[in-house]
Amino acid sequence: MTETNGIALGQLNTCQRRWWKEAVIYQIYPLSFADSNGDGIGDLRGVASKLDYIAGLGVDAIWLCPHFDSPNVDNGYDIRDYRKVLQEFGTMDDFDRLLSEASSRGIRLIVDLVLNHTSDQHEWFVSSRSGRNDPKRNYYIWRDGSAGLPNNYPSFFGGSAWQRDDATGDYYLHYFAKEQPDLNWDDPRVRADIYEIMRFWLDKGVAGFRLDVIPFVSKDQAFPNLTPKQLKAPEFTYSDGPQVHEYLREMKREGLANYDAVTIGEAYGVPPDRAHLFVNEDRNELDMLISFDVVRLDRIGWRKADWTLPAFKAVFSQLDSTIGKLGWNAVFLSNHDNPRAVSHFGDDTPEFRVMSAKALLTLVLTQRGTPFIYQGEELGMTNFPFQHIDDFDDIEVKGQWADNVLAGKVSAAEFIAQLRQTSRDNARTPMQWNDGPNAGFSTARTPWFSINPNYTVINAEAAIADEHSVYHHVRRLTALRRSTPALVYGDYIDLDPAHPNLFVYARVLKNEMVLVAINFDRQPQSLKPPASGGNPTLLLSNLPMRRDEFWLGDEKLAPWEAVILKLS
Ligand code: ISL
Ligand code: CA
Repeated sequence: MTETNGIALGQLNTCQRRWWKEAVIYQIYPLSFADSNGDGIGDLRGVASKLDYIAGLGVDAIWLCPHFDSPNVDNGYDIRDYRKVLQEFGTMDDFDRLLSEASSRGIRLIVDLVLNHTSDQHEWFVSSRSGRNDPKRNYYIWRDGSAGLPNNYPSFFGGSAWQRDDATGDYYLHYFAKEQPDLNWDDPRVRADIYEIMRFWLDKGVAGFRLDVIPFVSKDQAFPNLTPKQLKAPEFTYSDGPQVHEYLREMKREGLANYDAVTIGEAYGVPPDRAHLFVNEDRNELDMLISFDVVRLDRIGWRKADWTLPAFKAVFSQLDSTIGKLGWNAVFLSNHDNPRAVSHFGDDTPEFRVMSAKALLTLVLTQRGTPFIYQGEELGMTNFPFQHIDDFDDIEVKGQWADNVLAGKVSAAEFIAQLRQTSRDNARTPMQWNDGPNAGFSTARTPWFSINPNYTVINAEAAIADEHSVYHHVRRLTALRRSTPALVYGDYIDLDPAHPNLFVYARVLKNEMVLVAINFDRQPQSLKPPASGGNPTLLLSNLPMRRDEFWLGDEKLAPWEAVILKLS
């Protein structure tokens, strides 16, 4: 983005210009994206075959979920070899080809590094567990088992975060599955090995890293018990270890020193008032943070809770104000760990699915922060109609089922009714490319995971053929964002926080003011002019028949209509 709209971008308000602040990022879960060799599993050649489709959205970078060798206990978030491509995904040549094909389209590639834990099949852990005197024993976190569980830390995937190991009778720590032992970042050898892994991928030309649960890497090695309050949400304690900022500064200084690499920290458990400590430019730690306050606004553990639009809006304002001028947020409503946005925050009934999916993407692409679009979100893909526990793949669901249903605390029906709304598996069903067999995802008889039966209506081929589809609206939104500096660097002001149905905000940069108004309701709503007034020019609406002018105060926003106005 150079000089546009007469604003010399060099004069931007306080924060620095960066490519990743101006970029729109598309997240790919390779397992479910496209299968090129008919084994029913998505792969890197499949991703490469869809680059024109991805480029057509106008995105600038791809975040590729873990592509490394893994036993897939947690679908790749259990890495067995950081320098090897998962066999089912293809070869290192396939990775190199994807990288160069993407870059020839002006698309950067960001890879997903899981550094808080490895697979229990990683050679480091195989060595570490072999005996108390093994040179790599201290690469992981072991505690004497003679007195039972070292403390009451819970795992996110059910049960205790401590697993007793037969070889020595000691316990090792795992915040997630027992097949995902936590690394001991207090050992400088671990950190040095990790920085080498980062340089290996940076030397290949990746643009940076999404860093999985990175705030968890420092532990209070005294391991005091969690209090009852802390036990309700252990992630807030796990993300606040004593050396976390020291390690992130060292990682930036020693791991990434000579590279212009973006670091996107997944900040599960970092509250808004601590977020800036990780991403303020003057702290030289991470570049941006993926926070969970929006997507988990209506969540109590695995249960769905109610939410209101004012509460939803308040979170956006809180994240924007606490990250401050020198920090930067990731803005998203969908990813591989959350239900589909249009089912979660939109209205996935046939009448309103497309309008509400376009409205939600208008929100994502006009907030202050880097927008992330998750594969299928650009099609308005919906949650899956799970009926039975066997319909699920996710290890997290299996752990919660054991902790709640098998333990007799909750009925199977109640559990499924909740997980149908909250499960991560909703976002992991294969991409829907066309209305042919397996939605065009795979030529295999049985793909690795079920395909949503609504693929006959919701698929890329149909979307590309329909000028009013979600796909084409994303193209218009990314083009508008690219040509409107206020939508990237402008201040964010919520103009009507209390309105129960309208989300109305301004983005202001010097003398440019853009107003975004989104109707979250099935009823028309009138939009009153903002105090600052000014004749509005309609830049974009998601309503097909909207004329090209808009009169503030006289016009009513249609159900799920989202308009972007420029105020002089
Ligand atoms: O439901 C969750 C926690 O109970 C998820 O939000 C998720 O486990 C958490 O956000 C951390 O996510 C990341 O680390 C996990 C992996 O399963 C997720 O897919 C990844 O995004 C462990 O590596
Ligand atoms: Ca395949």
